Amino acid sequence: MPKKREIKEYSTDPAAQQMLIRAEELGIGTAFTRADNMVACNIGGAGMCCKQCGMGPCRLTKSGDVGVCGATIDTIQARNLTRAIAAGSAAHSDHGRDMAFLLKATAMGEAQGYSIRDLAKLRMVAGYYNIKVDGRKPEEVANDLADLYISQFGQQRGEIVPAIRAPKKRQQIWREQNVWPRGVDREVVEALHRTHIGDDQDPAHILNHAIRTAISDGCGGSMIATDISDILFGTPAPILGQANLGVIKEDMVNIVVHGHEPSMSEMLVAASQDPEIIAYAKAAGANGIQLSGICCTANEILMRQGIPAAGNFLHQELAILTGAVEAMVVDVQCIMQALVGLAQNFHTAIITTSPKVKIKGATHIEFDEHHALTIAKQILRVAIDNFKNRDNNKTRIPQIKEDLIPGFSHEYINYMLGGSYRASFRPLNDAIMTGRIRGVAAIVGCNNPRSSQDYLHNVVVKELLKQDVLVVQTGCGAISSAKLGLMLGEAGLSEVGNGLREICETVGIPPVLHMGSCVDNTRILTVLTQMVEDGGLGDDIDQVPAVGLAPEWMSEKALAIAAYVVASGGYVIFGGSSPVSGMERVNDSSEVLHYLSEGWEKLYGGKLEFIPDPAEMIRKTLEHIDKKRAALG
Ligand code: SF4
Ligand code: MSK
Repeated sequence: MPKKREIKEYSTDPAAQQMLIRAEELGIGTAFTRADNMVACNIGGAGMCCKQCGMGPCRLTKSGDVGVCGATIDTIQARNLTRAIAAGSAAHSDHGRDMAFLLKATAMGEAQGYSIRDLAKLRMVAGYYNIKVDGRKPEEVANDLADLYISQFGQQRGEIVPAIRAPKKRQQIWREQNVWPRGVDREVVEALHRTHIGDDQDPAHILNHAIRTAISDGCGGSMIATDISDILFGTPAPILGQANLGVIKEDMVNIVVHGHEPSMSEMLVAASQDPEIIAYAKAAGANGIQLSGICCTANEILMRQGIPAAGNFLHQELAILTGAVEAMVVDVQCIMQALVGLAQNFHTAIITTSPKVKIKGATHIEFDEHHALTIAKQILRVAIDNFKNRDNNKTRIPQIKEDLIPGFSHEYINYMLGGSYRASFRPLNDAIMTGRIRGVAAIVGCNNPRSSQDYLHNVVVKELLKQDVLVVQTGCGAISSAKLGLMLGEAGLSEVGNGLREICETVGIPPVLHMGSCVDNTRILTVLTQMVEDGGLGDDIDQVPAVGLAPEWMSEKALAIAAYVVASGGYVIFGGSSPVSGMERVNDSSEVLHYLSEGWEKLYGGKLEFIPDPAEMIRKTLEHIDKKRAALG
């Protein structure tokens, strides 16, 4: 019999708990209850099931087992992990590709409602690639940059160019290991080819290509996505925002945007401020329009526009359970199919917008950048028309929300530390060298209903702050700290170590910096690179006292991020379950598990470990930071 957990075991967030009680009252299932009912397959979960061909699926359960083709557990685990990394890289990179096409259309004057908002960022990015800027119109520069970025996806030979932004020593390692990506699409395709039946069957060789594929994400698709989002919508800088379900308002037309790409959500923000649309909402009996976000779309518009975040990944169903959401507008990634069935209990319209994503039973209004503003207004009108269908007897909005200050792009951190004339990471490096800041932890990634929502994120963040570790966050992890009030200047400083508190007070920052969405993890790489370039912390990222953690990971994109951080020299700790734990359980000799730590560390200075216990995650983080500090002297 599957074990049913108590509501308070599902989530540490009181707003979520209220909604989960409501779901129980209504007899409605959620990801939390489905996770109880769906016992995970322990063979597949450990990476020991192969369904790569019609002779299988082959389920390997003990040491020495092989599949029908003779594939070993190690080969199967390496193939499964590499496929997941390829899928994650593909998701980020396809997002980046769409942004590149949007930049091209904007440069050509063909993208309705879009413009180049951040000329400084355009100039800076163009400068990395020697694109001529002086004496040219922004559109001409943007056109050249768009062409260059579009070409990175389909390039067949040579080296993708954004990787030149890594530290010099890192670039040398990538060349020596032959993992500098040739083209984003080529690496993803080759990952699928190599893991087909009868291809690459040396686990270490397969995993080295996983690294190359992941770099094509971190220094390809994701970096391109972040650059272009900043150019078109503005590089984030601190702005006041709010987070949690209490941002949904009873007297407003509530529209929740969910997914990842800012192209659509930014246009919905613009359309929601149109007086004609506001008047339309008022004519429908509402006081106006309340836009809010879920997941990384939330982060994109929170960071730039201060639009409130209704919550992280596991809040998507809970937002609908408030009964006050007229429309949930989704694009790509992390969207649960369960939303449509759940919404049928209320009046909420689920509107899909991406040509790549349809959900049976949802309304599809396809987004097209050439008519973006018109389509955004059409979507808002559908939501407004739905306001009259809201049943006020079914409305329960938890009155719980927290203020936060997001918007810590690497450009802003640089400026904040050094001032506009001497922008630099020097003060951060100095604080680390003097020991007031012990190190840096990037705590990122998803929620996972198999653990208690936000619990692992919050335990790890709070303890590391006490230990003077500066925390930077992206994705759903960032929203969990935001909901806890850790991202608001002094409010977040009460339980922070003395050294870190002194720095935060001097510089005027919260102890937890919100750096954006999951594609924005490349901002963290950029910070680490600039710290290296400013001197005093070694000559490559693997020497910086820093650790990356994803305590509640669930998506393949998280695995891609982990692999490109390892490739960049970072130590990465994942909580929850390990997709390669198989042989470890059988006889403590999993070749793959050990290769991800010792093997990758030998080649790249970074490693990936799966550590479910938060106390152990914290211990290993501090141990690593202290080891790196000692090595730097
Ligand atoms: Fe089984 Fe080999 Fe086919 Fe995988 S590739 S399903 S191990 S026969
Ligand atoms: S949305 S990938 S649950 S961070 Fe980026 Fe959150 Fe993870 Fe999706």
